[in-house]
Amino acid sequence: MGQCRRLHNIRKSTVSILVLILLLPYLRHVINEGRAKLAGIAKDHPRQLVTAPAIHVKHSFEKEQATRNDNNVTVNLCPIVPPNLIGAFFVNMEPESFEEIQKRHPYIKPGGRFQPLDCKSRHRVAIIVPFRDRESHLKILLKNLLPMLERQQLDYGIYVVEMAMPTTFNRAVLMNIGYKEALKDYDFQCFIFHDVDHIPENDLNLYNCQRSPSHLAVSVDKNNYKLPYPGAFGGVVALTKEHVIKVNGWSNMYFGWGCEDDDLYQRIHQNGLKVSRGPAEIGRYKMVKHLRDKTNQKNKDRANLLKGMKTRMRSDGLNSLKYDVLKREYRPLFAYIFVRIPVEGDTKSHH
Ligand code: UD2
Ligand code: MN
Repeated sequence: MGQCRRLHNIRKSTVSILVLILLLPYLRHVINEGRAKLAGIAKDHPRQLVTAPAIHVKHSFEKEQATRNDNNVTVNLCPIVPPNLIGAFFVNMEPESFEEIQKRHPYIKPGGRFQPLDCKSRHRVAIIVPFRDRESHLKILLKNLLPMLERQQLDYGIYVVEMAMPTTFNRAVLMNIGYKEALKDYDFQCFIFHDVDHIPENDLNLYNCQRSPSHLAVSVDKNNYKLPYPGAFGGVVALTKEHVIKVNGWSNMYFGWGCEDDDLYQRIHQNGLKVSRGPAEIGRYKMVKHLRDKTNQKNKDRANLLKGMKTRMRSDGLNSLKYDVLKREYRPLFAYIFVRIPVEGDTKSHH
C-alpha cells in the first residue's frame, strides 16, 4: 500500500513537472504583462512619476542647466522621470553588515549623503528613521533602500535618530528631532519619515514630496497589503518643510505605542491640507516581523491624547521640542543622532 502510494506520488510529480515546463512560456507572458500594467498604472498616476515643479524646482533650474553645489560643475537637471526605474523589485530580507552594503555604494558620502553623479537632482530629501535596538532592521532597510534612492536620482541624506534608555520610546519626538537636526546640515526640502522595519518593494514609489503630504506605505504585507483604515498614516510618510512648519511638526506627548501617526494625520487636516496616496500596487512594503518592544508598550493614554489634539496642536510640537544630543556621528551610510528626551519631573535636560 505504502509502495503503491509512493509510486503514484512519483508519477504524479513527474506529471506536475512536465505540466510546469509546458506552462513556462505562458507564465512568463503573464509576468511580463503584469509589469507592463504596473508601468501603465504609474503613467496614469502622476504622484509616482512627476512631482509638482512649483515646490521643488526653482525657476532658474527650469532651463535644464544647473550648477551642482559640490565643485561647481555644470550639469543638466535630472529628467522629471528617472530613467532607470524598474518597478517592483526583489526584496532581500537577510541582514548584511554595513561594510558589505557600503561596498556596493561607493558614492555615498559620510552621513549617508548622496547626489546623482551625472545630473542635478530635482529633490533634496532627508529620510528620518526613528530608532532603538533594531540594528538588524536597519541593515535590511539600507540594503534595499539605497539602490532604490539612487535610481530615483535624489539628493538625499539619511538620519537615524535613537532615543536613550530608559525612557519609554517616543517615535514622534524622534521625527521632530530628525527634522531639526537634518536642517542644520543642508537645505532639505522634503522629509520622509520612515519606520526602520518598512522595506519598500517598488521603486515607482518615489521618495519625494508634492503639494500635499503623502502617505507612502499604502499597502504593507502585515496588513495583507490593505490600508487598515481610511485615515491610516503609519509607516512611511512624506512632508515638505512647509508642511511640517504649518502643522507644528509632530506631537511630543505620545510616549509608547500608538496614535502619534493619527495625531499627525489630524493636524494635517486641521490645517487645511489633505493627505494624498498613490495606488496600492506601488506603495507596497514588507514589514520585518517583530514583537512589541519592551520599552514601547501600548500607550494607555493614547485615545485621550488624540481627543485633545486640536487644543494642543499650536503649543505641542516643533515649538515645544526639548532634547539633548548625546552623540552626532556621520557614519558611512547614515547620520547617527543619539538623544535624550526629558520626561516630566526631569529637570536635567534642556535644549
Ligand atoms: C505601527 C505603525 C507605525 C507606528 C506604530 C505606533 C503602520 C504600518 N505602522 O507600527 O508607523 O505608528 O504603529 O507607534 O501603521 N522603534 C524602534 N525601537 C523600538 C520601538 C520602535 O526603533 O523599540 C521604531 C522603529 O522605527 C519602528 C517604529 O518605531 O518601525 C514603529 O514601532 P513598531 O514597529 O513597534 O510599531 P508597529 O509595527 O505596530
Ligand atoms: Mn513595525
